[in-house]
Amino acid sequence: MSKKHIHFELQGEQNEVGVIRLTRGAKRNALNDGLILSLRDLFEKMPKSVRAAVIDGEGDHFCAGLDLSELQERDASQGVFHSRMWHAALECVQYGPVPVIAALHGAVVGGGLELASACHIRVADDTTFYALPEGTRGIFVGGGGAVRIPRLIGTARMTDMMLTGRVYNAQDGERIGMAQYLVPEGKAFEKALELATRIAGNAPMTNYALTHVLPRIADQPADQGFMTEAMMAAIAQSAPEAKDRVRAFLEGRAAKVQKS
Ligand code: 1HE
Repeated sequence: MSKKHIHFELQGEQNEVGVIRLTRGAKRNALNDGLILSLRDLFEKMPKSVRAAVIDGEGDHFCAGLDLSELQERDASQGVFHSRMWHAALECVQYGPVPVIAALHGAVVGGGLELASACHIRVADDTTFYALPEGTRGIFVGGGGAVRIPRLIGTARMTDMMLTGRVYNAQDGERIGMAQYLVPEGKAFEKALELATRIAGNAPMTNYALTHVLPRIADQPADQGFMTEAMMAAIAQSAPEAKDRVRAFLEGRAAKVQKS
């Protein structure tokens, strides 16, 4: 299936992994309105077989951020609506039907970093670099970056990136929390697909708890967080699938945890 500026295909024995590729390589996958709306529509209408998704970018760069050629003179209210449109689309990625793994390489900048930060896992290869050039272009983040990026790397580091134009390379990016995995050049997609396939085999309620409930617990005061955790734990463990999985371990039919 091809929507505007993205290609989507199903992978896995039961079509359980959805692979989304940004296909504006000639423009370094810069995010215009058409692409953002395609992402929103795709996550809203994800095929039922899909249990995990990978987002990848065509060419040498994951994503060069907002398509600057579309940055017209907007008045304040148009600017608010445009930013809110991004928020709605990236909300569909973060709080959509399935866990999402971003396969990063080359530039992950501006809105590209905002998109990556809406995903649940980021796998970066050695060519990856991260920046927020908004600061030096006289603008501000508008795609949820002010909320999501400090949760990954801390407010002080984001402030520094925007004030000074600092660029983090792949190694330093992983060290500060931009990505959870760092792999050799050209291997990010393969690793992301491997992770997505494994995640697709989890109990759907556990995946839901991790993508929809855990981030909300993390934003709650501790007292409320403990209560939400107890509710979620009770719901997850009461699912028949959870009981089957625990029984399989107790009967020696399920894998042990292995030292890595
Ligand atoms: C673009 C964009 C873009 C490339 N909008 N057209 N983002 C930025 O400020 C980053 C701007 N881009 C770059 O710094 C570089 O393009 C890259 C480091 C990502 C890649 O460099 P390179 O040498 O591989 O490519 P290039 O030659 O710079 O670009 C190739 C083409 O893509 C060229 O167009 P062409 O018609 O001359 O071939 C570029 O103009 C085009 N291109 N990036 C439009 N971003 C919700 S708010 C979010 C706010 C932001 O994201 S601001 C940050 C924007």
